[in-house]
Amino acid sequence: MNSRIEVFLGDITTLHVDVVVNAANPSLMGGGGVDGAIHRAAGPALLEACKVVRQQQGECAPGQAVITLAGDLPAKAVIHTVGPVWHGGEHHEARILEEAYRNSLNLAAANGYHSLAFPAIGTGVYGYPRAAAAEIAVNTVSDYLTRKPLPERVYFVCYDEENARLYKRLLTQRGQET
Ligand code: AR6
Repeated sequence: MNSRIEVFLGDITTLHVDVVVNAANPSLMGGGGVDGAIHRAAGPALLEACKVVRQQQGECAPGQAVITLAGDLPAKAVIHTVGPVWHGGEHHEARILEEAYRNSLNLAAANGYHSLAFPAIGTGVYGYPRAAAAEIAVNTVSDYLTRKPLPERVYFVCYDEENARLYKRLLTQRGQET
């Protein structure tokens, strides 16, 4: 049993966690979906911080992650990661999605953060099938937490009940109550 993982149904921008993960695009300049919601709630300071990262490091490749301040969000930091665009599953989509989760966890741990919230990366505009994406999310995070002390607590934030049920079922199957 791994009580370090929890499913939360609702808006990720409301969470009082150390780190909120954003499902961004390579430009880091904002967009729709959860990216738009996070930028709206965080205010203009977030876009300014993203511009600085962009100037220093260029675009954020799919599977990579970068960290910024969180502006007006209750969180302390935002980790921006980029999921794969779904092209049918034969274009390294699974590996890229796994990397997006793992690099976000590594970055949070490297910065000493204790709690982190993930949206369902890639499953909106980018078109990754929900069940397959949830399986990768649950497996990658569970495996990571069995090996590492930080982050202590991870939330899978689901925007609708169907997705929340999916995550809960997968976590129960792995013997990881939430
Ligand atoms: N809180 C939690 N989850 C949310 C919220 C929210 N406020 N809003 C949406 N979701 P998407 P992607 C869920 O499209 O597929 C952007 O334009 C949503 O229901 O946000 O990785 C970026 O700039 C879905 O389950 O991300 C990129 O261009 C999940 O978040 C592109 O979309 C992810 O959907 C990235 O596409």
